[in-house]
Amino acid sequence: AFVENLLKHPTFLNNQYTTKFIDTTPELFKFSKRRDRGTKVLTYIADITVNGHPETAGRAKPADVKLPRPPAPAADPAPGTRTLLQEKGAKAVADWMLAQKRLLLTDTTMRDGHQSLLATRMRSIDMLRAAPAYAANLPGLFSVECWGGATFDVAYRFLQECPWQRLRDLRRAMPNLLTQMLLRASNGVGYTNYPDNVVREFVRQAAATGVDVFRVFDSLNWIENMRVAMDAVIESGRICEAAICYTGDILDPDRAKYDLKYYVGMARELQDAGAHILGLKDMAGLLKPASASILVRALKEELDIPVHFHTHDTSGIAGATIMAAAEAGVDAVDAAMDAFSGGTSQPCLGSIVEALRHTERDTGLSIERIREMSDYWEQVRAQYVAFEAGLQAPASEVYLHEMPGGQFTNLKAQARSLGLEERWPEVARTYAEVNQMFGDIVKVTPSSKVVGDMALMMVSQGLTRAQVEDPATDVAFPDSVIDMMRGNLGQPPGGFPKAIVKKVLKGEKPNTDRPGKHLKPIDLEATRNKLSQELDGKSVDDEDLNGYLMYPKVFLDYMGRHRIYGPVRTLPTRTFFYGMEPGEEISVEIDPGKILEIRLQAVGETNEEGEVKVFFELNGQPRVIRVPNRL
Ligand code: BTN
Ligand code: 3PY
Ligand code: ZN
Repeated sequence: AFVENLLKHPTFLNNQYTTKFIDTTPELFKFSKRRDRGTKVLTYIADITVNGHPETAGRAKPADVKLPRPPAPAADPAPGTRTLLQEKGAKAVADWMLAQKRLLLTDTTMRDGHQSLLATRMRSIDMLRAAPAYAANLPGLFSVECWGGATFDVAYRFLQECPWQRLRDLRRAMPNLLTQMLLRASNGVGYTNYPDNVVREFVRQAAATGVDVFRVFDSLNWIENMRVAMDAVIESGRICEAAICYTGDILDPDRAKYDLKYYVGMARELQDAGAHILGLKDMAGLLKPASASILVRALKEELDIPVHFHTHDTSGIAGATIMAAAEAGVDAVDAAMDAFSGGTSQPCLGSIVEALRHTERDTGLSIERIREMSDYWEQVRAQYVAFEAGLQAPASEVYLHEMPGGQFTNLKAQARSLGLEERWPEVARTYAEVNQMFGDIVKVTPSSKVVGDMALMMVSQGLTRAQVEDPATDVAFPDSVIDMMRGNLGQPPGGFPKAIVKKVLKGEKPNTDRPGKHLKPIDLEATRNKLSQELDGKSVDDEDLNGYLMYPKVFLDYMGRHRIYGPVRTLPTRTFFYGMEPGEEISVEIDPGKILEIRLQAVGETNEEGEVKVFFELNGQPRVIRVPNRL
């Protein structure tokens, strides 16, 4: 009766079945606690089978793809870069990088690849099935970027998964390879500055659970705002890769704000701040081949630490930029496995390996191993067709708007949902104008979101830049713009233009100090106790506490659903998004070694109460689950 009660509860029907809901209806929660996890997972499958998944409704459906099959691990994992970190420490890894002739490669498929192509929707199970083959067959990779950026909140919010568990499982499955994450400095893996002790605690936990390389950046390139995160990484004993975000064009005299001197100076300061590696983060793919030659040469000349280059292939020319950077002596570059490369993602890993074969920078990686891995990723990608952004061709337009890879397709979808699809060229131009209006800033999460919010607002309301800047015209600015002008993301080089700050804040005085200076530390133990109470006394570990500190509401919603649906992360991706077909059988490993054999026998008719009986066999025993037909 529990599920029936629960699913028909008006709060649930409204899609507001959060923990709060369960708190106010404790009788349901007690019931849900006693239900075994097999029943919870069957309830989820039944519901999705009858009602569909809200995220894939009305979207393209995958062809009848089989469960993607990863390559077999060929040997025991050979010692890799992680082995070196464990034996000799972070500095030794950096020195080792400098001593390599070959170009080192980071595989971004499990983070930026799907973040940029599939709205960050790749599920852990698809990563974990590949991980043993990475460890065994590709021990020569520099690192595997697989955590951070947008993956953290998307895991809780849309995939009904714990991001910490993903990290722990990946770490265990790839013991010889460096895991890498993207950390937004004081913004953690969120969209605004957090108190210093929250940032420190997050880094400590990420290191403890399994991150080896932290790429730390600030969305306004403000070094003051990177130190807390950098110091925490250094203290953890892991590798601190501090990144400069690249924008503009060093060869363009009209963009003199971000010239060669600016970048080299920033790199020098990051080295002085203790970075083990310098990250050159070209989040929009704006660094052109000729500029890369000059910039990388200058960085290599100036610095004693290795340089790690990250770019996006939105323009279609990133492969050439990588070649130029390799020629200029860059130590490592990011690339995505072939099936997850190109467009707003990273350039193609296999093609870089081939392009450099028999040259001085030969990567030494096996193209056969890369191909078989990419064959797996191609099957994985097919499962997520509902989330394809559909950029059909390279876009030189990126040099106009300078949107980061992850934002470009996202903003297009947002524009579509506002009925502005036909006016995209106007959105792109407005985005560029907003950037100028804000003083020509670095645009990367979260500053890129602020610029995007403003651009969409202007296009949908038909406001021009002149009107926005005119003190006589009343403008209702988006909250994110007000927040940024208050100084809550920090300061860009040279500060924000005074006139726009004045207009947005209506005379209120902005804070130009480091935001963390004024944010009170959070009492971690008091927060843990409060969270435990919200979860009806459940004990709260450090990972859950850190999830809650980053995203309180998202975390609580996740926990509320987890009580109802159980470990749905263990379901095959097709089942998770589309449910099952009558006659279909799946195996689900809900715990290591504990396997459920699930067969969907039949789906009944909808009765007068609006309910459907769904008939399963669970490990050979018949089971009936009733769910409401909500269609
Ligand atoms: C999410 O997208 O919020 C995570 C998946 C859980 C949503 C569940 S799926 C079954 C039920 N039907 C809905 O429309 N929502 C919930
Ligand atoms: C992120 O912060 O998620 C990014 O990918 C920035 O490039
Ligand atoms: Zn990126």
